[in-house]
Amino acid sequence: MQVKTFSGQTTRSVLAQIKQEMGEEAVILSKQEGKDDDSRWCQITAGVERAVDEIQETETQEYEAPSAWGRWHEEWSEIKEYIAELVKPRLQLHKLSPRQRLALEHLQRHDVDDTVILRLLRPLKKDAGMSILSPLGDLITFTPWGENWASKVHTFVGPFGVGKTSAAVRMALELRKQNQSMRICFINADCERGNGRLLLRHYAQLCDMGYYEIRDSISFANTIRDAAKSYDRIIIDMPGLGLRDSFKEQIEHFGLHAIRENTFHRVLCPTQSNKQLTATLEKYRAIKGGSIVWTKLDEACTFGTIINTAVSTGLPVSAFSYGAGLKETLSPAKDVMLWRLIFKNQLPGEYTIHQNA
Ligand SMILES: Nc1nc2c(ncn2[C@@H]2O[C@H](COP(=O)(O)OP(=O)(O)OP(=O)(O)O)[C@@H](O)[C@H]2O)c(=O)[nH]1
Ligand SMILES: [Mg+2]
Repeated sequence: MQVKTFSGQTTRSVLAQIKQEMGEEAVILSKQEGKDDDSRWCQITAGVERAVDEIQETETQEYEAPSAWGRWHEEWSEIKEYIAELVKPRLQLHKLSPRQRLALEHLQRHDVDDTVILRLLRPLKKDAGMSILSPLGDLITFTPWGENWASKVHTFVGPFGVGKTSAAVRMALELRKQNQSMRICFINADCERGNGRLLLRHYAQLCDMGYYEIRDSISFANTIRDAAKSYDRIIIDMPGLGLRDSFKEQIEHFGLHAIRENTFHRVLCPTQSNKQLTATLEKYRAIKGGSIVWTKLDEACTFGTIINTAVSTGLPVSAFSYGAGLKETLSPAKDVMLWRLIFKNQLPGEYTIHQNA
């Protein structure tokens, strides 16, 4: 449902506005009237069940995974671990070339899952001259952040403090770098807490980008409608999710399930254990598509979780962030960046990309 609040001096004039803008099918959701000094006012919130032109609404999307999915996923993970344990003694690593063996052992030290190691082994055993980057590249997808992410709305989700707001601002700046004329705005869904709110508003002003705040589905519906008319990209900064919070409830609270053209980016950090990351991804499992943004690479000492997550989710990596400042701390993700990170311990900002990996 598309919802908007209209104001005027009399009920009649407000109803006329609603009729003109939303048509005959509009329904009144709430009405408030009052008097200030000597003038009267009337405010009516109306809704209409049709897609708007600028940003397409959709059939309410289902942000809940099928029932028993969690249990099934847990059992499957256990089975995979058992299989990996059984297979380990028969890995026959001696059949690899010394270079391949060293690379695989390096990945094991970086906490790359045994199931991933097994998948890398098969092609390597067939060809002693094959570089490990070849099967690794087949397992991981990279879709570098930029204009090519054509969806109008991009929503950043993830745990508290992981770097969602910083990543959202840096990714908006990257878009601006790629296309100076791109009109970008932020929608802050995290305005209950002072700091994050001020930060995003400040950067929006500084970078000459639009800024809106939303608190519920009504303010979201009104905002997205306005923003879609004036901006090419709309970036939504979501609050984190606590242990007992549900993503489905969060999405419904803000009414995000009602828009189709929305891409979700899960913001994650490799300092978290494999288990912690799996639990976080579980929370967002019902989102389809989108990407993973990896933050705080500069604070991590192993990066195997990036590989494990890419393989287990099949999601593309879109960006890497590697510093607390705003400048030169985020890069659209490319395979060579991950290879250098894992095998050479080099952050994306520490070399220029046209050098050989
Ligand atoms: N070292 C380092 N610090 C980062 C990086 N990204 C963000 N930070 C810092 O991490 C802290 C939290 O970043 P935010 O962007 O506010 O994280 P958030 O997920 O929006 O946090 P909440 O809104 O509180 O949930 C800030 O001090 C950032 O400067 C990074 O890549 N490296
Ligand atoms: Mg934030």
